[in-house]
Amino acid sequence: MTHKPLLATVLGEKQKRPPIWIMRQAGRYLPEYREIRAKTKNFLELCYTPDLATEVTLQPLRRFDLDAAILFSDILVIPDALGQSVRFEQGEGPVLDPVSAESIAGLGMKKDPLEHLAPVLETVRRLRAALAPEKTLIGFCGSPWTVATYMIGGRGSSDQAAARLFALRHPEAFAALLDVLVETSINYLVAQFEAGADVVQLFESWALNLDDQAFTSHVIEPNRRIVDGVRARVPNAPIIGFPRGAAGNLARYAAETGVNAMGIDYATPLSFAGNLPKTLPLQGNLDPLRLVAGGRQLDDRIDAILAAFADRPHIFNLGHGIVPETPIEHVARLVDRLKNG
Ligand code: 1CP
Repeated sequence: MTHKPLLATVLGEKQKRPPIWIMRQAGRYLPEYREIRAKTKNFLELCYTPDLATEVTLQPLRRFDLDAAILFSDILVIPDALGQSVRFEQGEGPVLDPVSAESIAGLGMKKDPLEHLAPVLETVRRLRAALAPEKTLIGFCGSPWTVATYMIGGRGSSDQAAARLFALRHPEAFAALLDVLVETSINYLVAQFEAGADVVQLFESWALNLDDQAFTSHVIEPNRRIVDGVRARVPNAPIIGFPRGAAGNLARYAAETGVNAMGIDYATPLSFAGNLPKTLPLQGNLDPLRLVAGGRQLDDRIDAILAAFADRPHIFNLGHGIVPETPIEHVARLVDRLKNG
């Protein structure tokens, strides 16, 4: 089998130069993405059209020497597959009809969620066939708590108050919601591996704002169940966890969920992340706005991140998603620095 530097790093093998991919690397900062997006009625249609989803996944790899492609889809295809109404409104982000304590039992009852997600799995198969063998193909899903915040709140929010309160007021319905998300995520990720994904990432984008008891029940437990459930069917499946904002809970997340590697957000101090076990591969953690501004501060910070993680397996990445304002030359500069020093 051809050596895939990024996959090897997830599995614990330190590389001479850290491999790189960029969170949300297919997206609005690329004119070729905007062109395809403008031709589709809505964002979910793009996710469910294998021709287009394959094309936009590959776009960033044509421009930059990235080590991985990440499946073009969204974390909210799972609520959509479970029968909840999900819409992406221009300039507003996602809008869902919120679930209630009563409606949760009906999720996923009308149609097999995997059947609904079949076009996404077809995209994974096409990507596998199209990618050069040394490139790693990353699949993903949203972690249950993060997906639940959208399902309960109906949209993104800065404090996830609706979901946090729902969990406290309706513990049984909330547990049932996490259960259905865990089960659907396991089936979906196993299907992504079977279709050709090398690695999957669990996006726990809203791991902040939870007290330690809620962090255990909402984040650690469901992520651990997904890791165990996937590995029961795909032995040794390589999994990256990205609990954004986990801060003081990072070490527990790594130890207790059993993920192979951890994504680190940009607000995590390098010195703090550096104290995590040296055998643990880390991914991150450049502030996306540094990539917007560019120049000397960008070069200096790239060097600081490389130095902080030089003694462990490291995958270079941003500490959250790339933003639409990012100049393409800055991305080219970043990738060139990683490849050529
Ligand atoms: O009109 C458009 O083009 C929509 C913009 C967009 C894009 C390009 C959305 C809507 N989703 C995506 C793709 C996407 N989403 C990918 C594709 C692969 C790649 O990285 O290239 C991935 C991995 C995601 C994951 C995702 N979606 C997350 C987790 C990562 C993160 O940023 O924290 C989250 C939270 C979402 C929800 C979502 N989807 C879209 C938006 C604008 C949002 C965020 C809404 C919010 O801020 O609450």
